[in-house]
Amino acid sequence: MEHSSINSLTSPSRNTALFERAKKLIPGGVNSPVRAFKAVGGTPRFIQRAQGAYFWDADGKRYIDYIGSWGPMILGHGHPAVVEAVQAAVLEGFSYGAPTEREVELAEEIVKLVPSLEMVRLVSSGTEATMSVIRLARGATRRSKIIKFEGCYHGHSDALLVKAGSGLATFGSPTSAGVPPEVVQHTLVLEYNHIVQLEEAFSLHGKDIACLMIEPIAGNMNFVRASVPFIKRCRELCTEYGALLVFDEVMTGFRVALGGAQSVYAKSIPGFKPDMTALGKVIGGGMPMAAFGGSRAVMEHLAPIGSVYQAGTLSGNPVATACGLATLREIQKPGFYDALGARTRSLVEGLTQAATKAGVPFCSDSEGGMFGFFLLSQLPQNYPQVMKTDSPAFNRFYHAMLDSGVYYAPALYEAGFVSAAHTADDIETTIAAARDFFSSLASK
Ligand code: KE4
Repeated sequence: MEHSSINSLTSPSRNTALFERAKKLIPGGVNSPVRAFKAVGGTPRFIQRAQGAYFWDADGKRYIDYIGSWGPMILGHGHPAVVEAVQAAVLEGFSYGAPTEREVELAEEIVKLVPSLEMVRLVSSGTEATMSVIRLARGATRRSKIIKFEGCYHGHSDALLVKAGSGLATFGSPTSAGVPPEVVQHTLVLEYNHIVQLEEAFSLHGKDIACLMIEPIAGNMNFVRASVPFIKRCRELCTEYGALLVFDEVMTGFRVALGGAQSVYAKSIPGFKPDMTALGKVIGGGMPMAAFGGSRAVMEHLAPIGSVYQAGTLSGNPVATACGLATLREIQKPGFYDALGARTRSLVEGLTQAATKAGVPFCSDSEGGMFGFFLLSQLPQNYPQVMKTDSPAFNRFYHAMLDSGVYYAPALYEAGFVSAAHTADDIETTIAAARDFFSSLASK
């Protein structure tokens, strides 16, 4: 559905000109598809600079930023301690291709904060982290099959670009051209939060399952929590059949809590730990940095000591590690998550009240600095329920907020993020813009 916001109707926008220029040289004009605004329509905003909770587009329009680079910018943009650390690091050198003390310091911080990890390997993207986890799980268990869930996104490695097959007996089929069917023949795609189907899958294939990979709070379905009983059953079945339980916390790690989503579930499931974890986004503070880790027994299958190969030119990059370390040090300050969680809750509660008052079906949820909302009456539990959302209605809401200077993720299946830099005034401004939109619906 084409949608041009008021701005692009009233004056030629530099965003539009830049988009046309970009499309000549970069497929779709973007370096990652969701940025192209295809899901919501209209012209993507080309961002020129950012500071705190805000960024400014090529026309100089300011937005309150609720995307935070898809999660990394938990401190807000340009935090002085992070800027200082990066400036100091670049003066020492950009990249060496050799080990550095700062990689050890970052590994120490990650292992300290995520008790399920005994060892970590640093990489440059979440895709690399999850792709490497799959290979390591297969190498360590000598099994080929993997389980993922519909609606969960784990990056774009071939084995994970899969949609559900027809029932449990058949394995997945590719969601992308260029992925040969035989590459995804070992990937079983199940329905999120469906315990019976999970149990059936393990009874059919359990002895061949290398790992089960899940987004514990699915930020690629906007915001859908795995139920505690479901996570508990994933843990029990993986243990029973000798499969590795993998938490993809690229988005939730250090975002929903200092110990990630696994620390949230451990409050309801005593002693809960996944076998492996993928991390990203926040641990790089906005620079290319991700990681994966697990027990020493599993991680020591990795080259150069083990037989599972994995490598990366810029893995543990000295500037990215400086950015990540400075970020991890700030989020450990007392009260950081209490304040962030309260601010995020005030946003979603305010949005829900505004919609409900106007009689608009709306529900929301949040954990720490991550939130989601749906133009639905009830929180969805799985992908088919998420996709019942009235997409054109979401797009109208999206553009009304964008025109009001509020920037959410440009797709109804993406989560939102609040940073430590968002003020109570920013939240109130956002809610007021939503209230105006919802009441405009009521007056029609
Ligand atoms: P990257 O390769 O994009 O760094 O990470 C892949 C990835 C892995 N696991 C989870 C849970 C993720 O959310 C992601 C990437 N998230 C998307 C947003 N839904 C990144 C934005 C984009 O694709 O441009």
